[in-house]
Amino acid sequence: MNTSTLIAPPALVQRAEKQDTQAIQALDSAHFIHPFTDHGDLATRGARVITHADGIHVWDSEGNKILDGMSGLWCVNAGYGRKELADAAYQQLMTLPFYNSFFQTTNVPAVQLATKLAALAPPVGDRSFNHVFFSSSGSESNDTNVRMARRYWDLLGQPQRKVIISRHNAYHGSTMAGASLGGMSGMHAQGDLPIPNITHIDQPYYFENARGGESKADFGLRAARWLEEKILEVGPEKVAAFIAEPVQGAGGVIIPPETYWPEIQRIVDQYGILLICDEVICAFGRLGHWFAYEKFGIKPDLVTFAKGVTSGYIPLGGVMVGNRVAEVLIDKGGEFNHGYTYSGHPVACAVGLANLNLMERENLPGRVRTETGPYLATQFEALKDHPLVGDAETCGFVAGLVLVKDKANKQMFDPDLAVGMICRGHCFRNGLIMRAVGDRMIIAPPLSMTVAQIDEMMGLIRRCLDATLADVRAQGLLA
Ligand code: PXG
Repeated sequence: MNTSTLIAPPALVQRAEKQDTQAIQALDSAHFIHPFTDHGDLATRGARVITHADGIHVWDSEGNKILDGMSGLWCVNAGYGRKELADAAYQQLMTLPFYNSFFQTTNVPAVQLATKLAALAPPVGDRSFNHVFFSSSGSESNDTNVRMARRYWDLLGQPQRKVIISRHNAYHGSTMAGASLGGMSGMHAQGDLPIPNITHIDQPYYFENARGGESKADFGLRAARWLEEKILEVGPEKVAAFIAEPVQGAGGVIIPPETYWPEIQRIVDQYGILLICDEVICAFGRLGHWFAYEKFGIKPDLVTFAKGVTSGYIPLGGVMVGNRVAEVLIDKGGEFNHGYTYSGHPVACAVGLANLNLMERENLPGRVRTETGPYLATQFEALKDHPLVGDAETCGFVAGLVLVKDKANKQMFDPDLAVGMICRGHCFRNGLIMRAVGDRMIIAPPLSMTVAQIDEMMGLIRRCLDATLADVRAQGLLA
């Protein structure tokens, strides 16, 4: 090992127009283990080095300007280059960079942010949210959910209620509990997962799972009733909670039919189980509301958040704890043996507060709900005329389209052809970040995006779809 590189890393220029990309890639490959990455493959290609960002664009070390259709990773809701978020971090770093909140201490930014979140979370029916638990990520927050849900039932004298029901193809993080709650088979296959007492039902993906001729409304009801079947199979007295993303993000932007969530609510109410909404992607304006449960009219007990709470400027996550759970935990609970060093981190909370204030001032959730979201919806609807697009849909500022071999028969490409990855390659080359989940192409742009910028993005999407079409035609892959 060359220890000199560890003691004195070479001075790499962060913001030059063009820099020594290969030197950065070589050090990256030598020392940095990336998440979810095949490093053999990465070493041969070299990582793309992102150097700086502004508004809705990022730049790489080759000087390419790229429109970030994914908000970093579903998180830069306010867009890049927001000086007031940097100022909030700097001021808090100089005032109190850290203090813990374990031993009967607290700090002002954490109190302020918890108060702000409680004010922003709309009450639903007899449920409201007055309490917040802080973590540093979505994964940790979902671990907290498992601990809280089981603790809740213990305190109510029903310790046999341990089982948490989730969904296949859900994403709830990468810790042991997060990956177990998630329904990604590739993650379960590595590491003896899921952990005990977590089980899964199918996702409400109409395009793939509906029966021939079945309406969206009927499919939504049928998919929701898979939860009831699972509760009865497990035994209602053993079920602690159901966890789900209002719209599945990492799974490929799976937007449930309108009938789905009301039926889920009926079922969790009927069997008295807790409902956990994982809003790590969906909250903070992403679907046009501060919290997505409001959009779907559902009444969760626990709401996971992360990402957009700070627009990704600094790590922060947490759980909104509804009154039903909070009253039991607080009134009957005594000490809850759970917490993280960085629960209520003052700098993260100060940035979170500044971010929510900014989003409120600029009315970003409202703009997505009434202006830019509906505009994006019409633009995606229009994509259905493209020969490769089998379906296209949006919900607020998440959107997905399916690349198909044969539109008339909804026939997909052979997954081994990785047509989604071909399309993603064209996107990168044309200055657009759009993700591929199998052959679903998905976007989740910054909420600060204007109508004119939506036009810019749609122009790029069409260009990339055309380039993909030309590719698959040339290879004789179309039906
Ligand atoms: N819940 C949901 C709904 C998420 O989307 C997490 C929990 C975990 O959050 P942390 O902060 O622990 O990563 C997420 C994260 C993708 C992708 O490929 C999505 C996420 C993370 C990484 C990749 O779309 N979402």
